[in-house]
Amino acid sequence: PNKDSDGNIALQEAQPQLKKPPLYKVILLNDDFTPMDFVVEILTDFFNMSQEKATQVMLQVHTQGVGVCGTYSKDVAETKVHIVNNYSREHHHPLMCAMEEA
Ligand code: TYC
Repeated sequence: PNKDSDGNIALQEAQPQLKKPPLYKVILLNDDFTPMDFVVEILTDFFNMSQEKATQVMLQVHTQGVGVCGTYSKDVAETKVHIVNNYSREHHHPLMCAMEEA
């Protein structure tokens, strides 16, 4: 058995695998100007939702102020946020996409 400098038996081996990396929720924020159809298009095109699911999530954001588009690794979440925000700006809509730790 492993013993430390005081001769105590080590109770635990070093963890071979470190903690799982955190996941991030990609979220949409409501605003008063972005057309509902545009938000639905974002959700179908960039988050692979059906028309029905996208409409449901869009209405959730519209009525509750925020909604979840999906949960991803940090890299994927960051990329999706940038793609959505750039696409919205290109179309002159103020739609805001963000991420938070799940
Ligand atoms: N509130 C917007 C409207 O009435 C629709 C909307 C929904 C905007 C979701 C942003 O993330 C959003 N046209």
